Amino acid sequence: MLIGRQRVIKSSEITPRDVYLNRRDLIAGAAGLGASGLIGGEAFAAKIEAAKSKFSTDEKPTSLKDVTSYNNFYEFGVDKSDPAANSKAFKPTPWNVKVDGLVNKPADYQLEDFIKPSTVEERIYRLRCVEAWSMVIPWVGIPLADVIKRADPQGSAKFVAFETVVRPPEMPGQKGLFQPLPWPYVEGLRLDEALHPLTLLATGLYGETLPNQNGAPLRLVVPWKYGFKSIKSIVRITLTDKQPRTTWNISNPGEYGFYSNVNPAVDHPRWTQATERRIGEGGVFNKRRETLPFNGYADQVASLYSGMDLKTNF
Ligand SMILES: Nc1nc2c(c(=O)[nH]1)N[C@H]1C(S)=C(S)[C@@H](COP(=O)(O)O)O[C@H]1N2
Ligand SMILES: [Mo]
Repeated sequence: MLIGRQRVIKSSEITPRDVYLNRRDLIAGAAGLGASGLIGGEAFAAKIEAAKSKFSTDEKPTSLKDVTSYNNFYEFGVDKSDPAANSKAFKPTPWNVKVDGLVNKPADYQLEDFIKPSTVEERIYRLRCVEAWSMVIPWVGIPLADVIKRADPQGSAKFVAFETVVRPPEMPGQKGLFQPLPWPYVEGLRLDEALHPLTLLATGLYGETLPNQNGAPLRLVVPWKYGFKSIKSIVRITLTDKQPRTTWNISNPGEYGFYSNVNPAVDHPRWTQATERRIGEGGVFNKRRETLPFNGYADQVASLYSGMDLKTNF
């Protein structure tokens, strides 16, 4: 339809790809005018050319603004707007990552050697937060399996533990009287979960390096688990034979388990997990969405848990 000189595109004609490309143009345009104000941090500069992935959802991505202004990153404060506001002084470069534990090739990497920009893929994933909201995010990254295989795990390795940086001078949530969590933030996966092709180590989103508030310069993305498994600003990856301790389980074991698979049939003690609110779909007329088992990735991952009682292993 044409109105005046402007072609009006029906919403049904807009594909996620169009939305995404428009966003990219928008970002590119804004970048010249100093988009660092929009995103915060110096890391915003680098554009990333990433191969497309067959693992991407074709759902419409959540706007860049929502993806970068509605965050959970308690190192920068507990409110959703805190990470964007308080992470501008955080320095994601240079960055070192240690890979150690039960591996034959332990290493201390500089980020550039750890993940070559030429090897990254774009993966559009749903992210379902334990607080019953969700987003769709075009990540850039590499399968975690690639870096684990590079380390050559020993036969006794059964789990992978992850650790976030501790940097009180740059992370206001890590200093002062009220500290909401014990630091470092730690997370863990079973080795088979870590090796699953969906499990991503992300270095960017929307075709740019990761904004600080989203976990610069390196964060985990496990799309079938609640968002808190996706640990940010990783400095250490350790292969172990014991189930790793995880921050939310340490802080409140009755509410947050080790597995944390998205499961509409197991409610959080204080709210339902049967439905979710998609960020950006505000307003009274927008119905909540039904939450899908394993966040919609059941076909790919349910077999990892065959024979397990997912009510007790929540
Ligand atoms: N280090 C660290 N990682 C973290 C968190 C955190 O507080 N600290 N919050 C988690 C939670 S609860 C969610 S929902 C996701 C949010 O990721 P996003 O802000 O990039 O959407 O990050 C996860 N990773
Ligand atoms: Mo979360």
